[in-house]
Amino acid sequence: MCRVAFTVGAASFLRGDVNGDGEVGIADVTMLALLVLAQSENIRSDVNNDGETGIADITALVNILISN
Ligand SMILES: [Ca+2]
Ligand SMILES: [Ca+2]
Repeated sequence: MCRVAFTVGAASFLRGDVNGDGEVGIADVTMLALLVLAQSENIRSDVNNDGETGIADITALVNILISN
């Protein structure tokens, strides 16, 4: 039998909340853009959950904003 647990750290956080203020907004897009430009990342910046932080995460974040 195979049992796979998906746990990312101890805390669960809002998808797209890059700056960790508890809500998803334009400030998160700004922060994510800065992270991508700096080729940096944080624990929340992988919005599309593909294991890396990049342009695709900005797209994913904007899509979240549009759909809300
Ligand atoms: Ca936020
Ligand atoms: Ca990503």
